[in-house]
Amino acid sequence: RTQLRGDELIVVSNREPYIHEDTGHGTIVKRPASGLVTAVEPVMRACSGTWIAHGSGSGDRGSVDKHDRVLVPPGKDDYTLRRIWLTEEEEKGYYFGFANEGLWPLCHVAHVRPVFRENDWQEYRKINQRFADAVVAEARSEDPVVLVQDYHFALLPALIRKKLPRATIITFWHIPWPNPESFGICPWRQEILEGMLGSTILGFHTRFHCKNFIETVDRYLEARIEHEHSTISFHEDTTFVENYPISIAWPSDTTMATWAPVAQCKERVLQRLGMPPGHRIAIGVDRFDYTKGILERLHAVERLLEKHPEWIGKFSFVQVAAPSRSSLEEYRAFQDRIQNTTRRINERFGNDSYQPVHLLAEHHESDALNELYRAADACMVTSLHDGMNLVCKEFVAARDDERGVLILSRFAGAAREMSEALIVNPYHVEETADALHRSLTMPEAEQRERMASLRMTVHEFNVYRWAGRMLTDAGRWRLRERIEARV
Ligand code: GDG
Repeated sequence: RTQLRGDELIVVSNREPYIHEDTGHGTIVKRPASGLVTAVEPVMRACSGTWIAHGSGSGDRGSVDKHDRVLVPPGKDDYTLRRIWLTEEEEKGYYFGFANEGLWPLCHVAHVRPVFRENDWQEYRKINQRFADAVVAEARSEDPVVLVQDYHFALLPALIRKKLPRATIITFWHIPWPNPESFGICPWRQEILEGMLGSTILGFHTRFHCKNFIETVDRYLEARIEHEHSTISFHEDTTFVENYPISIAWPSDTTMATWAPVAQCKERVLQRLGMPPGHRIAIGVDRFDYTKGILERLHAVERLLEKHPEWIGKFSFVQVAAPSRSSLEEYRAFQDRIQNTTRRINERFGNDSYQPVHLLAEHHESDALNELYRAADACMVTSLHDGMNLVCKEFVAARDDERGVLILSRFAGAAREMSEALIVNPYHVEETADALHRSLTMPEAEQRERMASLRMTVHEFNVYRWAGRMLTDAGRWRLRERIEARV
């Protein structure tokens, strides 16, 4: 808040932070499963302003008008949520099509081939323009600070810049940026890069993603790059490219005081899943997405039971898989594969009273997730590629008892900060299975050491620092521009 001294703040993202659903008996408000929302929401609560997002929850047109512009969080009214409504066709082309079948697999090296359709691209351009118009319409000043979130809006920065040349535009790309060869297959690579370079500040999670982006611009655009300052000058604009590792809001003492003791969480979870006291569990929590390495994780669990039969009947793996992008064929095929593999492992190692894998393919309330984090002996984050990954940070934040072991993919951005986890290559089933065995047999003292150190990192490098660093950089930039304008 102090960084901006009363400047106007506008956030743009595809996903809305709250979903208002009209039932026959009134409106219910839900929170979506999204890393972006987890990270940005606490910042908006602290800073206030306007959040522009694609409205998803409300069914009929009548409720649309009612929920067009609402104050959130419900009852607290910290900031305004302004919804943009899309037709089914627009959502299909812009969101499911170009963003999720094109850019998502293009930027994640998960060996799923991106799909580029001309029609999707045209919808993507059109919707980016619509959001740019909304930013201009919402802006109360000619130099707002606009936070553009993610790969749904690569064209937005330049479009906003055209109408509001004095705006400070901070774009944060929540997913990885690949190397120039990989990115270069995109038929519209030049427009995308030019769109992004409308930003004042362009943020990625890691230094490595920044480097890939700068090299991509160097390869495909006539731009001036100053490596020393990490800036790119293109036409009239200069963009500062920097890494800002995202994180979570560390739970307050008051929040922690409401948590049930770990022993009780364990008891409840085991009871709910029909497991006897003392049963050991590892967990996974993800959107149901092929980049998260859920299949590889299941293979590792299977290998553990093969290699160490002493765990059969004593250990289970629990996977929360929140439904995501299920209208896409690739995602439905992936869900089927996971379901089949789960069934196969359960038939192979389970019996009437023992189920080695529990697949909970539904959305959970965040309290239920926290209880699961607290109940787990190990948490498996085995993404094939991940910008950052917040689940590993949430797990660590939940463990004030300093127990539990984190198994973390080296291909998640988080691995760069969280080296006290058991770091694995998720493609290496044997290595992951060994890490799982190690986590289940790790002495308490070692668990404590690793967890204490991880907790210090996540506590210190929390989401306020992520946002604070970006806003401080933006504030400095604005001052410089004001000074230069006087000269
Ligand atoms: C993108 C990048 C980056 C999951 N299931 C449920 C649920 N979740 C919550 C988790 C966590 C979030 O969703 C997932 O965050 P991730 O970071 O793991 O992943 P993405 O959604 O892919 O996020 C990622 C992130 O953006 C931020 O920049 O870290 O790399 O891919 O908070 O707890 N939440 C609820 N119910 C569920 O069933 N309530």
